[in-house]
Amino acid sequence: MQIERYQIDELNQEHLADHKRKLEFVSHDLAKPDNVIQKLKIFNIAIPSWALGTGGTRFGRFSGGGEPRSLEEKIEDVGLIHALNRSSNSISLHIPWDIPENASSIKALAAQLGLHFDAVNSNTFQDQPGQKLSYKYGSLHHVDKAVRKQAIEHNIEVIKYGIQLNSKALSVWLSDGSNFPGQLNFRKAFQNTLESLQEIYEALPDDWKVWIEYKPYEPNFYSTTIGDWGQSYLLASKLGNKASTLVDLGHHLQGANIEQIVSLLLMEGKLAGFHFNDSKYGDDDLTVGSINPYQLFLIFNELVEGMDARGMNHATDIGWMIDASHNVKDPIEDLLQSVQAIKIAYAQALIVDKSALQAAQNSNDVTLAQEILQKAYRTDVRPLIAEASLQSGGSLEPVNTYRKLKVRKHLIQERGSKTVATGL
Ligand code: RM4
Ligand code: MN
Ligand code: MN
Repeated sequence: MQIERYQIDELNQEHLADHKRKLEFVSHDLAKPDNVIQKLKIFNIAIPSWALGTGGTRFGRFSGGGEPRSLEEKIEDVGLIHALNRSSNSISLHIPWDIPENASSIKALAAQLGLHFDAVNSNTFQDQPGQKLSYKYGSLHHVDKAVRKQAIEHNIEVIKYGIQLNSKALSVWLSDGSNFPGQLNFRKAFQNTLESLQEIYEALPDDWKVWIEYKPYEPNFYSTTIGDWGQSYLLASKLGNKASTLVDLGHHLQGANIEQIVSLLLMEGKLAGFHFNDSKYGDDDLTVGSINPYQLFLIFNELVEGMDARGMNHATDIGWMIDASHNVKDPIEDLLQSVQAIKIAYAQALIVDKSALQAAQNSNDVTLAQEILQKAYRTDVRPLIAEASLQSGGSLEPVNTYRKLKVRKHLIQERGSKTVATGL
């Protein structure tokens, strides 16, 4: 199924007068509302191929109807999201869940929908059918050189798939770690990981990057070999310029100050990008902005300030991706909500009065600093996002339009009510 532009335009018409009124209201108080709208128009967030089906937990999986049965159908779904919000123009593939068997036809399909391919993700946290050696005790950090070699070769294969699709980055997340004290020699595990990554690094084309993700626990519950940003940063520094640290919001212990981590990684030129999601307890992979939108805003506040300080392009100099898995929602609705939450936080960060904040910081006016931040956070910026979408040919209200057009019903008719997408 494809959504036609006229269908979106028709539904936009119904809300246009209301939208204009709200836009005027918020614009009145802003110094340069058009600048914010222009920045929002070019801001895109990649959709992960593994998020288009209903996710599961280790207790079960309750698939929804009309889930994509193939990579082609996943690309179609991202096309639907992008048609609605004009902010999701790329897809991030997980190999081997989504192997592009025929790269040129996959690329053509994506291009037809205005999409391209973001980072490719390797997977050495599961054993695949027919795989020679097991990753039960890890992959790139494994005590057995032969297992490490197999995992290195997998990553190099993923790079090759990515090259065919014009991806420019390999994203590596390892589940390597230990479950019990004494199981692992931490230093040797780290060194093995570094050496393995060095071999993968050697296989990167000149214009490629490798992004190293960290996570404190799960599936291992005593130690993870790349457990926090310090460990990822250390690896990225030793590897070289093409390596940097990827921040997945759910991969922190409770109470961690993620915005401070982001600020320092940016300062060092080592912030690769994001896996956005939200969480209450751990790596919950909930809809972005559903639990702690204030934290998301504070992160974007550091991002905007830090990127501007380095003269970076907000839209292209960092990898923006969602990494979530939806257990009960319609995945497309959930992704639309996530993209919307990210754009809200970004727009709020853009309207922070930076010079006033700096002055307040320099005079230790703590109260005023908080007032300035929260003034931006409490501004309803949704009309600015709606306007950016409208100007780009998208919907004023993506979720609403998706429902009005009965997209899921059409997908179920096309694909069936009992389909299961590859992924988690
Ligand atoms: C991990 C990590 C990776 C993601 C897998 C599915 O927790 O976040 O980025 O690819 O889950
Ligand atoms: Mn992730
Ligand atoms: Mn995760």
